[in-house]
Amino acid sequence: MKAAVLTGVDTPLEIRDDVEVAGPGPGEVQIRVAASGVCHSDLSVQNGTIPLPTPIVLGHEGAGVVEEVGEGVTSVAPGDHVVLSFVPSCGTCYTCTRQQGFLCEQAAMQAMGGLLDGTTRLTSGGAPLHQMACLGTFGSTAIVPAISMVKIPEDVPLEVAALIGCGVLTGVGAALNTADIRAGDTVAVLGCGGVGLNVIQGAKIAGAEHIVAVDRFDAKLDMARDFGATDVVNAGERDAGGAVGELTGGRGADVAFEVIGLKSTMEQAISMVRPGGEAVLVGVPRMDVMLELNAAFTFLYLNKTVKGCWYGSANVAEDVPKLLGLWKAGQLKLEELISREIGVEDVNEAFTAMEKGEVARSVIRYDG
Ligand code: PAD
Ligand code: ZN
Repeated sequence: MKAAVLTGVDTPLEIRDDVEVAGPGPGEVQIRVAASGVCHSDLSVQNGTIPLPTPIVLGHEGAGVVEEVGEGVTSVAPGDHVVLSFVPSCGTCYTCTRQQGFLCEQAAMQAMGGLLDGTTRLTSGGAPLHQMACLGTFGSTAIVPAISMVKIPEDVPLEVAALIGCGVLTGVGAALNTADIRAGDTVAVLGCGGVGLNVIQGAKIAGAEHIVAVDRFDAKLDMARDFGATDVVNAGERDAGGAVGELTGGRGADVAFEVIGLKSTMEQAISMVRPGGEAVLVGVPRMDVMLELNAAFTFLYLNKTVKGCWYGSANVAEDVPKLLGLWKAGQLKLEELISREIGVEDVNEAFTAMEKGEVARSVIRYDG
């Protein structure tokens, strides 16, 4: 099968036609990947922000059709349509039984770049290939754990379903699950990419009255307005903290989301929150980033809350149908997130387009 393979940090992805797939092992499922979004986290593996072993098939935002199931798999059957989840969710471990499926203990092996037993089912030129997030949706076939997918109705277009797998679950989940947005709130969103636009539409659903979108590209700010932003700030032209202060009579935002992954904007998000408000950190920083916060005037006197947000604090078995319901009810924009449909051989250009702020999401389509 064909796949885009990262062979080392800061090198272009190689498009290979010779990737061999071993059939699914016990508890695993073979997926014909129909579509995959290109997320900043894929780029972050390429540039070393997220360290993973190479060679690796990137891609973690996908949907497809079940082709074959391994021993013991009863949750899905050949022909089923599924959204792939970039965090496995076993439903039975300590965290899953506490409604924190996004922290499933089975995910511990993911940093090794293989499946749940640490090994991989892909080879190229005789050498094993790792799979990002137990998935690897930059390949037309994937062998994935059965606990890394949610069955969906067949009338949901698979390119739309793919986006739910990361950007939508993360962004909308940050607003609906992680944060505590109240009706009438002022919310700030720093970074209006594929994830940030979903934070914006999630904040709108949660009842925020003012949604201030911050980005360095005007084109992204135009998209932000389409997704529900009421005010926009170009961070290259104005200080976002000052702008949010002005819009709130000097008080600050009730909730601010950082959806970029930089130390400076994380600290800015925390500082632009009002006393008693909360900052939600969604962007993935480099591993060595440390934040500098004044303890007294962040946590004590100003009583701010700082929350991390992994995978939209989602429990995929419940949240995927919930998001599809919102989409069917016309409350969630999904098709509008797809700026470009591309082939897997165009993935390097899709990274460039993302860095230049040209797209909400590029979506890879596979033939057949
Ligand atoms: P993206 O590249 O589509 O969007 C990032 C946006 O931030 C772009 O529109 C940029 O123009 C903008 N931006 C960059 N620097 C600045 C700046 N200094 N000031 C203002 N705006 C800026 O990325 P994405 O939306 O796919 O992902 C965003 C982050 O979220 C990224 O760090 C990714 O790794 C992370 C992520 N986290 C999770 C999670 O579970 N927490 C899941 C998926 C993605
Ligand atoms: Zn992602």
